[in-house]
Amino acid sequence: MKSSDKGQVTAYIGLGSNLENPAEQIKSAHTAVAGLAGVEELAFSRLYRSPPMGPQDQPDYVNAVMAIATNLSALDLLRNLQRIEHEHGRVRKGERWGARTLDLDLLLYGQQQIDMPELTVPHVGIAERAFVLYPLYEIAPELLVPGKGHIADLVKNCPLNGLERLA
Ligand code: ROI
Repeated sequence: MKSSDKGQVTAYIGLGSNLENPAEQIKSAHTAVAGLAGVEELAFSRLYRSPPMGPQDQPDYVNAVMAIATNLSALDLLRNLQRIEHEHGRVRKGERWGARTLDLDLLLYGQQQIDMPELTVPHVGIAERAFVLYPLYEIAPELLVPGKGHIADLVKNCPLNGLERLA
């Protein structure tokens, strides 16, 4: 049965970490998201390393993107992602764009555009961030990003900014 036949939505999640063994944080978060009730994993990108966007006095990041089929609402999915961040030691400090053990961003939720105080989808900055666009393109080369355009065009217009695929 196709995922669309079960009232499921295809969603994309961006994963990022630059503290406490980032690659392990990403792998552990991958397992946690895949294990959520109401979530079926569709694809997981390779791991990528990238210099920090924002304040430069922090370690490089490891990033990846995951595709899921889900029957969770966007807000329920967001709350589950925030719980997983919390379980991975994520502490929200005052500093904007500071280092973090785990960042899970709801990048896309079907073709929906969501504008709520707690959730903006497509994720803000999706079209300008190499560490989101390139792993997303790897697993969804035909994707249409609502309000932004085709992923292939977004990638073409986004410099790598030091992004490297990890071995
Ligand atoms: N920079 C990179 N390279 N990767 C990230 O995941 C990332 N996440 C962030 C900020 C601090 C904006 N910078 C980042 O939240």
